[in-house]
Amino acid sequence: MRDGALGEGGMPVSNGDDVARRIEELRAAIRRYDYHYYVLDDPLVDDAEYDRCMRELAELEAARPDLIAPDSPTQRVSGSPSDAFSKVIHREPMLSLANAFSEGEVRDFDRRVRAALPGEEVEYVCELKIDGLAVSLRYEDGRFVQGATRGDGEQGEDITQNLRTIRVLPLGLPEAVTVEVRGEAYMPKKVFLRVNRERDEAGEPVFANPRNAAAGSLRQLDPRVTARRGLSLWVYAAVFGPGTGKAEALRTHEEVLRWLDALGFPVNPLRRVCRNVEEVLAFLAQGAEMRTKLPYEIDGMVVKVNDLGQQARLGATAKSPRWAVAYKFAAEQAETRLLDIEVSVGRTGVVTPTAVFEPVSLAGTTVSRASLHNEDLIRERDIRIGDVVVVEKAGDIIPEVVRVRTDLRTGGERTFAMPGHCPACGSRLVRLEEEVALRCLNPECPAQIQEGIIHFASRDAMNIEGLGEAIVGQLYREGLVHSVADLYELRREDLMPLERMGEKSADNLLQAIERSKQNSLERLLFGLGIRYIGEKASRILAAHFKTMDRLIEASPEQLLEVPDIGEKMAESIRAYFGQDSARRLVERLREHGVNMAYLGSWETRVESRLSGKTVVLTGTLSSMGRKEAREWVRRLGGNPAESVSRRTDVVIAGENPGSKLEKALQLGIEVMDESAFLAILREAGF
Ligand code: 1X8
Repeated sequence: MRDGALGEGGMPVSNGDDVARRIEELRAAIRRYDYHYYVLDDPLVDDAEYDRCMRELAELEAARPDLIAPDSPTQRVSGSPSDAFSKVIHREPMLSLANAFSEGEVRDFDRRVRAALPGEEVEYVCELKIDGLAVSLRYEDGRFVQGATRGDGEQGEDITQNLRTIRVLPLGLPEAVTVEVRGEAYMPKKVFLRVNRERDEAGEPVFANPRNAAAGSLRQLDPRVTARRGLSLWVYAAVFGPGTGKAEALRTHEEVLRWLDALGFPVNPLRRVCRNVEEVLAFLAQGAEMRTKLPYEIDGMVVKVNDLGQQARLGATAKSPRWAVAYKFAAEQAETRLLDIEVSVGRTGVVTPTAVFEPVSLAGTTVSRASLHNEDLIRERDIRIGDVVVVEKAGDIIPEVVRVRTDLRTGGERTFAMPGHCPACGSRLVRLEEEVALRCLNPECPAQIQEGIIHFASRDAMNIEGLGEAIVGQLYREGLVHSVADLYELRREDLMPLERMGEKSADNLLQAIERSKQNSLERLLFGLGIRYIGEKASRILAAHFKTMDRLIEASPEQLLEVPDIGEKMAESIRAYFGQDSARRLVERLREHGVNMAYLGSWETRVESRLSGKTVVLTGTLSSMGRKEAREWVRRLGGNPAESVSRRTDVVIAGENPGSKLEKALQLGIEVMDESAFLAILREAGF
């Protein structure tokens, strides 16, 4: 080390090294910003300032690689893909919890606990049971050094590099403690829906539920993939080594949680210390109420004895601690008869089996279909047509066939096999390497073409209202529309003979098609349905290249220069526009007057009362969707934000506004209703 000596703890330091000092300053600032942004949901600085700090830090570290430390915020996504995970032996086994499925079983737990602690008062802490993946996080002298899955409880897998990508996970602690922290890594519901939408777009099989998605993401061999999956974390326990003094200083589980919270870990605030089982049961009932409103899935609640001394005296069985119990919510389940398994072909040619069953009421809605995802799943669960099946809605997301009542089989059930040929066009289906999905590769497949047109017209693409599945099917069958360009040649006379098409709806549809010509480039780009080019990539590409022609002409190098555009995307764009048919389609659209330029929805901002203000939307607006409202806030010079904090300037409240409005009122933040917002838009000339 040229200009430094090893300081305390082996850290390189150098006297009067301004760069080293600045690097430390930046790291401390970024850690604080991350904590406020990701954990407290209450940002300290705006994105621009945050990016500036990150850039400065990355530049300094590039100039001084000797100063790069594994706990630097620049090192979240580091390490290269590996071919396997190594094993980690847990210092203390990661036990599972005993389950309680009813109030009565929670009372039994309480009785057992008190019987084992005669004459003592017993307090409990109730927490949410997160439906994710249990992980163990090892910190040495305040640095995150190793993270592992639970595995079989004794031995897990080393997923350190993947866990580092979770933004709420602190890489460094403000105290030089050595501790093993345990928690649950999970995928928020919103992220789950996004990831599945993207996978669907890319023709990859979707995840059945957020837990599978989280597990799949953490078992990625390439941490860059995990980083994009947007996982999060709640921690709920700490295991101290001997001689740390902590085991003596902290007396209760609640104190442990507060200590973890103070160190910057994400600790779920939705918990309660209860003085007796009645209070426990009351809180469990509240949890069941909260369940569908939370942004992540929970499958129950955990009840723990608060006093750590009492916990130690209660001890554990071979499988689970005696001082805790998991109260499992009854999954919303129903039994129904499986009538058929339909096979459908998506826009990208992926063939998916769908269960069609007798309609049943489940978690407040009537369901009659559920995706079976792929053939492997049907075989694993041994699902046969005619079976009585158990259908479940995990949390409140998507119905799933979880089980078959094999005991009710009559012998008349039929096993199902995926067809060898496309149900829409008859071409041979193929299973591409490393994919579970079967695909139809015929670009002229009527199902793919219709799905492609439906996608083109969909709300997030060209937003052609009134052009749904049924109309597209009719237009295709009548030979009127075979390509999205044909939409722009439709006449009133073509539409009138269609089923359920009156004069008014025909005119409305023609108007909507006409209006779509004015869309900004990103909508058209997304609407084309290029593999791997979702909504976000389309926006980035449109804003960067400004016109369709420049994008079509872009070299691979120019594409890769664009932030967030990776190799797979760049290749896919080149391959798409390399096809004559794609270029011809673009030309036809252009001839019909479809706009091919970026209309700068982000750059053309105007001055308004909202300029420079942080604006949060809550509830539903009657005149526009959420995305559109955010977009207008941007154009009015405001900064749309998701959550209400002291930094919020204005809250726009629509129908059924909920807790954000309450918080805004508590904090004395200006609240405006939809009509006031529309008035600002009008004043600004929109
Ligand atoms: C598992 C879980 C626990 C908690 C939350 N979610 C879980 N999935 C908690 O304690 N709040 S504890 C636990 C276990 O010990 N196996």
